[in-house]
Amino acid sequence: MYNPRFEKDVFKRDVRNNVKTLFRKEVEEATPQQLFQAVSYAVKEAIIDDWLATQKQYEKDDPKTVYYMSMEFLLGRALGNNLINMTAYKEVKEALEEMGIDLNVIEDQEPDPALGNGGLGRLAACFLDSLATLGYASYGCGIRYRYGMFKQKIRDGYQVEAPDNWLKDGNPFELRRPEYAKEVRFGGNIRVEYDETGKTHFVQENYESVMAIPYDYPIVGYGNHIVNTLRIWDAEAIVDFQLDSFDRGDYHKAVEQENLAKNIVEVLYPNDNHIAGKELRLKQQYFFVSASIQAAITKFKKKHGDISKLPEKVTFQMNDTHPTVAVAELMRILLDEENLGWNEAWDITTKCCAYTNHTIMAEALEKWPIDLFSRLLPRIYQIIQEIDRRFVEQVRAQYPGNEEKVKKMAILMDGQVKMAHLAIVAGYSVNGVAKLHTEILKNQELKDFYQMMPEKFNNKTNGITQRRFLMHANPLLADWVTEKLGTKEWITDLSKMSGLKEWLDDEEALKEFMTIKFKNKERLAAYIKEHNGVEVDPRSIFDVQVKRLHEYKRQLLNILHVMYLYNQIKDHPEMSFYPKTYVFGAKASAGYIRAKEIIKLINSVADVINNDRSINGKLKVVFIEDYRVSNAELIFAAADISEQISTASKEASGTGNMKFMMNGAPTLGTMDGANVEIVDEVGIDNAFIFGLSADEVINYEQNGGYNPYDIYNNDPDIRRVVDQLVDGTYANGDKEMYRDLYNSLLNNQGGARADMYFILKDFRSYADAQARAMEAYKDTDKWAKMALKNTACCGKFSADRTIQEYVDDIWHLDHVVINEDE
Ligand code: 26W
Repeated sequence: MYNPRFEKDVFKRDVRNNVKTLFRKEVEEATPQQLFQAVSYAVKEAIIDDWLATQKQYEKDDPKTVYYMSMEFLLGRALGNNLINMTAYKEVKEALEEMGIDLNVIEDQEPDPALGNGGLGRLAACFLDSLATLGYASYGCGIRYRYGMFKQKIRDGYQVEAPDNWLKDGNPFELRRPEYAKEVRFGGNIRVEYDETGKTHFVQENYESVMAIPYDYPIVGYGNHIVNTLRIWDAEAIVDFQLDSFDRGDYHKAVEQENLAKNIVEVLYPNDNHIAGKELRLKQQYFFVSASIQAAITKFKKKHGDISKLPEKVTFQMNDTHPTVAVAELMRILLDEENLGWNEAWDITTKCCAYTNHTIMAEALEKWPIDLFSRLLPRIYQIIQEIDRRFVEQVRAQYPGNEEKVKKMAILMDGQVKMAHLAIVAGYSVNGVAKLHTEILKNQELKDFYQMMPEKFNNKTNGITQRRFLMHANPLLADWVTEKLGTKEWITDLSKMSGLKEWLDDEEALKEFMTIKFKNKERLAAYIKEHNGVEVDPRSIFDVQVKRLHEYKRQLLNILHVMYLYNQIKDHPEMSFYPKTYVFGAKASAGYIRAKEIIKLINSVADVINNDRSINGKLKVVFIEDYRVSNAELIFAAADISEQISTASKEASGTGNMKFMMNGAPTLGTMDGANVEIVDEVGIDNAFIFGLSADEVINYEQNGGYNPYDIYNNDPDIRRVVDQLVDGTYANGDKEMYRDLYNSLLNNQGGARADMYFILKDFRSYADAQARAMEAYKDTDKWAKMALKNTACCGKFSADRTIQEYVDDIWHLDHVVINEDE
């Protein structure tokens, strides 16, 4: 893909000019941060050309458009990714080298835009990349948080949160679009009016409002000149401070609206899989949803007269229940502003909205207290009441006399608004994110809904973008893959990776493959040395678990097993043991006390083990501070083993598992989420599977759990590590520091069952899987083959495949091509 702006001389001149105009400096005097800005603005110019061309093409073709509605977009850095997708990375790297500038250093200047927590937010970012690459018109719709996901510091082994002021140096890639601002209203009351024709009108009075100002962020497709838009909304007060105003009422209102605006977009809630139920969060939801839907309707009406045709051109995908007020907001606009009747409005809405479920964790299910909800969104609440009334009528018609059904399925029940029910009732599609997860939704969590409307339910197994997680994260491997396949097609068609199977028996190729892994391990080792001050041996097995910290993900199982290994090594110094480095990375939600205890435990264990010279460095433990997209890229590329050890049935899909696989790390995990499909693709012999099945877990749960004392009393190795939580071994003699973790494993506590996540139950089989992995690693050739097999079999897990399925089964978008000559 030729672009004159990336001709070396042109690009170098642009960078020089930018340094001058932005900073009044010569390149040689500029700081790395200033160079980052100058380079980014030069890249942005190239992007803008394509962005304009894309919008023109859309204007002409009028393709159906998906609005991907999400509270979170975990984008990661843009510069490197944009260069890759514009196929200019190598050219630009060389041009900069000629100026004495190292592109890697420049890239490291960019703050990670971290407008997301974990899996759900990162998935949204991968989806935007694939939508643009496949040539589909799409908008990401979200919030421009002033502060993204907090920065994690580890102090004395504890997590400490620091604000993420990601915008402090400005954001070169974004574009402020005040001309597309929308007003969003909160609170007040609804007055009913009748006009001369007898028609009813609902008028919101005494409300507060804010202006939503869009910032557009380019999403560059790979090698196709398509640039889509992520539109994230900032809030501004509508009434400016009128300091000379003598009207106190006005003044107070002005202050209030100023505060409302400031607060709404202030910060991303750092909760993953757990609702805080805060009013401000609901404000955030309605704020970006209302602005986005208004913008979509405005855009549609510029071209089309007949609003009933909306479903032919527009579809709203709701990323979990967080944007589900979209359903009622669309109804409000159609009823109150377009003056449609209920049936017509409902018909349109239920053809435009679709819902993705990302979790079955009960504590993540969004329910809002009716009093809070109706106070904040009075008209929206009225509409939901009517949706609920009609739905309950339908349930009663279908299941006469079955009030149990009504209780279980109603949208409004027990003083709460149940967002998932609203999403399912109004959505034309309900999907899970991996086969197993969708089955659990259909047969357990959402069984009643599935029985009533089976046609809505479908699976869309998650995927990841190979542009970021192979090309950018692992350039050595990317080049090797291209060389071995003799083509770059894998970049946009990951199924081509299967061609690598031809090299599974080629000793030379396997050696090259493992050499690349080794170099990536050296790169990570250097990062660890710099950030943790810990020396790790790149020849040791890098066994990695990186993801949000949550009990169900069982980082505790992993670290207990490390404690067990350490005991073994101490007891039997002579036993055969391949040196291992256990790498952890995880943020805990700021208020999630037990998760934070687990972080402290990991760091304490690391401290003891890493400083015990008697074990000759056989075992190392590293906790990587501030795990985020940018360091994730280094980590995936360097991993030997991918830990995916959630309690079966709990992890909806997982996407980290796919990133490891792509980079040649076999999975050590449970039959949960997408692990099941990974094993399907790579074969059970190329993974290390252990633990209870989802059915077994669900069965135990339905029968009150199991008794962990049966294990504790009968397995001395397990008893020993559990006891080490409270004998001071890892707490400088403090016996109370980890008492809560100890209790969580052994004793029922209030509502919570002892060992809710089956850690002790799965321990032996986990230790066995670990031992099998170590044995396998000792056989270098066999291991290389297994690792390469993982890379070769990752084709299914491209987000390109996932997006094509969404397009075929749910969105029905039109494919768009930008003509290079125009
Ligand atoms: C309201 C608080 C809250 C915040 C985030 C509740 C729930 C969430 C997300 C749904 C949690 C999440 O990120 N889920 C993850 O979604 C990924 C993408 O589908 C899956 O791969 C993960 O398995 C799932 O945990």
